[in-house]
Amino acid sequence: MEFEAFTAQELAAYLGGVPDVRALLGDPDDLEVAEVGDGNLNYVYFVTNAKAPERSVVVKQAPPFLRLVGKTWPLSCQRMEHEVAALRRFGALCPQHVPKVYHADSKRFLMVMQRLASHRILRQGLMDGATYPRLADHLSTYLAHTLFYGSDLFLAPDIKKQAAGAAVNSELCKITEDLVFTFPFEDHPSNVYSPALPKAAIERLRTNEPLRIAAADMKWVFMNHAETLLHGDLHTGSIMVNEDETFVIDPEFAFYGPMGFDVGAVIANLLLAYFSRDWHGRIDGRDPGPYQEWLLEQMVRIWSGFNTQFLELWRDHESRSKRRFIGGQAESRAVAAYRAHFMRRLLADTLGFAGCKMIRRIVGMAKVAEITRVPDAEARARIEVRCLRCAEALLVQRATLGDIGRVAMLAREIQRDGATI
Ligand code: SR1
Ligand code: MG
Repeated sequence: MEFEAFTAQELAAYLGGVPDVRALLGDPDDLEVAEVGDGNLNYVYFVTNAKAPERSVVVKQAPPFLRLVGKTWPLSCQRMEHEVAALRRFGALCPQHVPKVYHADSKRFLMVMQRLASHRILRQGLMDGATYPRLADHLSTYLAHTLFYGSDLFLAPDIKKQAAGAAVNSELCKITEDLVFTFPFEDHPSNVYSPALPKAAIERLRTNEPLRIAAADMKWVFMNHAETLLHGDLHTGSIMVNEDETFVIDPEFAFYGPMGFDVGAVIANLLLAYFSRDWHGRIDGRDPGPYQEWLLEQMVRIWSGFNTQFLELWRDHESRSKRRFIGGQAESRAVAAYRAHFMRRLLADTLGFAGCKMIRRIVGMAKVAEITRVPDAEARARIEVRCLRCAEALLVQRATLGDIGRVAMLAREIQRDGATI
């Protein structure tokens, strides 16, 4: 049967027929429905009781195609099941940072979830120059908990393998494999180049050997390192914030993959915000510098907080459960050395993935507002060139940078001198 999006009346009637949701929302006749989705994949509705606006939910429904493109790009609706399962799992691990799922319908491929009415999408907040004092602590906590508890460092090996099997999400992974790791590096028809982006910058993505090898390596890691349950698309449009709270939404790309992919997505998007600040921060003649420094500070604090908390979870778990991942004595020098090695490799992966994610947002089909909303083509191209230079350095030097503070220094250097290719 052909998919038809709900009319407002149909959705209100549907929700009225789900007892738990009706208890939350009240009489279906009082409901107001607004379609608000601006993402690439799904329909999203705010449903609110007009007589009691605090009674409000979000409904998300997966159509059998990619919303960004339409029916010519079919996409299985099963992605909603992956999203629901991931929200439930992450919600159990980190309830303070994940919206509640009130109802899921696996026949209509929809879910009803908590409305975050006093929060906004982080990407928009960053474009406006807003600061969030608790963001770094919250994101490092979210990352440490979700990435640690899905892994073999915590789960019994058979349980972890079962979980990895249940989370196979081939169709959405294929989108990432193509759009993040493959198409940006070739002359692909889906790529979109901004008008003033120098040809040399585009050419470099296709011909620079160290860069090509690094990007291919990251693709390999993405496809083969089933380390933990990932969010899979953790850009700043998947994070909702206010001064006090941070929520991570939209894990439809969830699958068992390399930990650095989620951490790298956050870092990539902070760096995109950093370089594009050169435009947004100058509106009204202001100096973009202080806010750029705030963005780099968040990047450093997120990695450092994640590193600390992840290691704490690991040590606590091993001392309580008496299970030792590398065997032998607890807290020996070898154990400490292995943990340090593990985190170094994880940082290298994180930086490599951050590089790929920055490149795809500059030359790929799915872009980010902080770049596309720069109306001056030359200014936009200067920002894009800086993003590409930074991305290339992250990819090629991912194993030698070794310290998040050096990533911040690299970004500052590129901001200062790096507007030409
Ligand atoms: C074709 S879908 C484009 C992008 O939207 C999602 O947010 C993912 O990042 C995906 O790659
Ligand atoms: Mg999304």
